[in-house]
Amino acid sequence: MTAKSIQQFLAAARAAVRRGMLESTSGKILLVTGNESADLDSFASSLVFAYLTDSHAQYTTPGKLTGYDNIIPMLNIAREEISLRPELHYALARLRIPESDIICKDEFLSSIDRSKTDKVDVVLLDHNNLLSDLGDLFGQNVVTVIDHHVDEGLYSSAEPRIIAPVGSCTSLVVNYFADYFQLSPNEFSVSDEKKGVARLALAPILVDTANLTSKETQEDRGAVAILMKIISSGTLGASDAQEAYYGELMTAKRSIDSFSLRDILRKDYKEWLENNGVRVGISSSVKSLIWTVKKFGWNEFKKGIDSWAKERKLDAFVFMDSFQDPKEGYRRDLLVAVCSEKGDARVRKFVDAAQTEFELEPFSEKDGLGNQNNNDEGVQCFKQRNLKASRKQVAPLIRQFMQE
Ligand SMILES: [Mn+2]
Repeated sequence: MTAKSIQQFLAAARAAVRRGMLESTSGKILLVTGNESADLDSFASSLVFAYLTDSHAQYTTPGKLTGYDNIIPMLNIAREEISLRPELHYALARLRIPESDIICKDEFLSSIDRSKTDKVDVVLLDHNNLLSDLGDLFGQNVVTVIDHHVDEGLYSSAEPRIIAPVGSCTSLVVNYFADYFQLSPNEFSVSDEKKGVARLALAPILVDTANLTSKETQEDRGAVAILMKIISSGTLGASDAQEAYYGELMTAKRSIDSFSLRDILRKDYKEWLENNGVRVGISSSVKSLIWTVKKFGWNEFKKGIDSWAKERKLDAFVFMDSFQDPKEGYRRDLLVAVCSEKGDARVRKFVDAAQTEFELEPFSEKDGLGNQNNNDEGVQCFKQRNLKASRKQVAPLIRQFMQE
């Protein structure tokens, strides 16, 4: 018996969702999902996990995760948001997976009977706390967790429950299924099916670790090594292929030239509502602040921020970028905007603290931002010389002042 390919698996899962899984009252569903950023890591880790659990069950923990009528890998966003993720388009095209075969959250939720949520078990990949409506519906049903974020200590009976601070969650999935990925000594030719799975799994690990140059751990290096062995079997020049694949993924990820400003702001966006009712939002962008301001013009840019803040009811807004500057190399900037009276003093205090913490430096006039910046009370732009501070560091600091 030959196993289903990943494309066949996904097409069958999609068909079940389209039909609706309402009538199958006797059967259980295994929902496999990544986090709400729906980035490549969440996408690939959940698809690879779901596929191997379904079609290569011999490689999962014995006796676990069996007996499901449907195993459904789900992208944890509504379908309309896929267009904000050009790297997903690229990965899907590369794998010859029709985008319409991806199952999004809105589609999954309308395919099930919400009064029978006990029929749904959940596997969490790339997060360890099931949030929002999914948490309300299925929070009691989490059976497996594999993640690389800070352990929130939930779902202690999940099995496996693997939470480790590695570069990419997909590395943990690859290592969990190491017996599938490890080529046996007499496996001379690797099937195209396995090559496809390896290529899918490799994508987020290369992106998240900048081709094993940042945040990478032994787990990530090990995973890349076994995946590259599969991908390059029968061909020469493995390291060139790895470098080229990484380059193509990053180019795809940065192709946001056709995006509206609103799309740029909501593409990689996180928001926190503090207990005192103060709300702060942070957008991260793969393109520089200067690029964005030049593309739309300062006035339009400023208006776009204002209307985003209004739409999201924000008191404070931060725009962060990280990019390669042709002259200076890897760079970061930070824009901070006051969006309400409540935000005003809090933002000032944050900027005071952030100046030292993140080594902020004002833009100069020759950067093309100095002028507007000084004239505009509500918005401040800085070069951020502390390159290690990503949103993971900026968010806790600004939240600290928002909570006051
Ligand atoms: Mn991740």
